[in-house]
Parts: sequence; structure tokens; C-alpha cells
Amino acid sequence: LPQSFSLDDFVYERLLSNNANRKVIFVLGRCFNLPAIVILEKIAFTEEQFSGTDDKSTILKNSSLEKIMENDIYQNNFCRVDSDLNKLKATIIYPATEKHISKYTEQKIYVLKETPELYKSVTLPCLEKEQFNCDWVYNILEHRQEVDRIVIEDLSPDVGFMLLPDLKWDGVTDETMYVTAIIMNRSIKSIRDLRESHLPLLENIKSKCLAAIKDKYGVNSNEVRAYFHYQPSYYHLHVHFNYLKYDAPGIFCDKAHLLDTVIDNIKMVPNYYEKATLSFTVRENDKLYDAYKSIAEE
Ligand code: M7G
Repeated sequence: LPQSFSLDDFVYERLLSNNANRKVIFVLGRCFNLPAIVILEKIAFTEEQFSGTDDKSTILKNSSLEKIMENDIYQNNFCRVDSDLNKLKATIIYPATEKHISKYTEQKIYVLKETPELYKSVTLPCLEKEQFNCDWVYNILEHRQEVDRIVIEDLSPDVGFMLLPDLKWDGVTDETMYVTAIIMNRSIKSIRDLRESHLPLLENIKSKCLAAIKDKYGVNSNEVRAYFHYQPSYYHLHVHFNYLKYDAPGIFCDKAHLLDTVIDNIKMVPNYYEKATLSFTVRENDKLYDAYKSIAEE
């Protein structure tokens, strides 16, 4: 096993990508000579930071302004604030694989149309060879890691799941609430595998998770976005739940499939996901893109 990651031993190698909209940066480096990815993200303000105190100005009291410009009644400043207001969320992947490095590297993306035949002949063989390891999922399902973070669990092998804060969330900023339900059943890779027999599983996840989110975070079910990714990064079925007002990464129509729509499609056509042509986006460096390119050239 490698020594544990420490920022002091992190040696910067290169920037993988920098997203100014999201204020998140993906940095590659090495730690004890093994590749490490550090993802730094500026955290959203919370209403509580401003309304939680009796004296509403307290939060800005120890801050100082550094003028950028002024004109008439307008001025721009840099504002140096209390360190609590200035925290970053740091996600570490260590040791990182080539596939992680590729996932976080800025690159072109393309849209592909996957017929059921292409799923069987191209996508499935490729993902069986190339997919990210799901050990973190099994650690959760077997209560080895993140045990104290579980919001709710249902251990039934067929319809069960565990709901817990997503890695993308700091777990406390309500404004960016993001939790994920991981199903107990290990044989469903993605929505492509969903059939009529899985309706009780989907309905169970929907009703229990929405109730738990209301209970724990005070967010009503009509303010929650519940969806799957296709293609996902991890081929063990899970459902993303986040706060509707927060534009979480991966909510666009090229990747997100609403839980309600998935349930409804299967109700109308029991083998919908066996028959449907599903479009998805793929990164240029992804092996899946190579696989599709090579059949296009045949
Ligand atoms: P995905 O659609 O397979 O991947 O969703 P993507 O959204 O990254 O493309 C997997 C979800 O699981 C993502 O939202 C991840 O942020 C989340 N996730 C990944 N890991 C490695 C962990 C983890 O170790 N713990 C938790 N709680 N969530 C994770």
C-alpha cells in the first residue's frame, strides 16, 4: 500500500483542467512518486452565513477591501475575508490511474448514438475491459467505508440501496445538496440493463430517498432532481439526487436521464432500455470513443 497522501509531499506536474464557471481546478501531481489528482473547488456561500448571526455584518467585520476601480457610485474591490468564508473543497484521488487522469483532462467531447446492437457489440465489450474499478461502491455496501455518512439504507438484495452524500458534495452546504443512492444488487450496470422486473427497485428508491432527503435536509421532493447518468463512470447502478436550484455537474440532457422518465418509459414499454437507441457523450481520449471510431472506419 502507498503511504497516505499529504499536501506537503505533493509535487505539481500539470494542470488537467480549469473551469472558471464552476470555480474548480483539476491538478495532476505526484506524491511519493505515485500519480495524484487534486481537485480544488470554491465553496458556495450559504444563506446561513449571513442570516445566522444576530449582528448581520459580523461575517464581513474582519474583512478588508482592496480597491480595483471606482467611478461615480460604483466600485470594485478584492475583499479579503475571514478564513472560514474562504475554505476550499479538496478532493484527492490517490493513487490515480491513467483513466482518472484522462477523465479530468480538458478535451473535446462528441455525441454518439448507441443502438442496442452497438451496445452489445461495442460498448459492452469495451466497458468490460476498461471500466473504473468499483471497490469504493463495495466498501460502502459492505459497511467498510463511509458508514457514518449513510442517510438511509434498505438491505433487501432485490430492492435495497444505500443513500449517502456524494463525493462531489461537502455534505454541509445545503445550497449544493447532492446525495447518491447505490443499489444493493450488483448485476445492474446502468439504465441499459433496466427491465420491468426492476420497477419495484426504482419505486422503492424514489419514495424512500425523497422522504429521507426531506427529513434530513429539509428539501421537498419537488425541489429535488433525481436522475441517472448514461454513460456513467461507474457501472454499478446508482441514482443521483440534488437540489434543483444547484446546477450540479452532469445534469445536461446529453448525460442525465430523469428517474421519473426512466420509470415511465419502462411502464409503457417493459423492455424499453433493451430496445432504445441511447445517445451519449464521450471524451476524445476515452477508449470507448476509439472503439466507435474504429467501427465507423470499417
Ligand atoms: P457516475 O455517473 O458513475 O460518475 O456517478 P460521474 O458523475 O463522475 O460521471 C458516480 C457518482 O458517485 C458521482 O456523482 C461521484 O461523485 C460519486 N462518487 C464517486 N466516488 C469514487 C465516490 C466515493 O468514494 N464516495 C461517494 N460517496 N461518492 C462517490
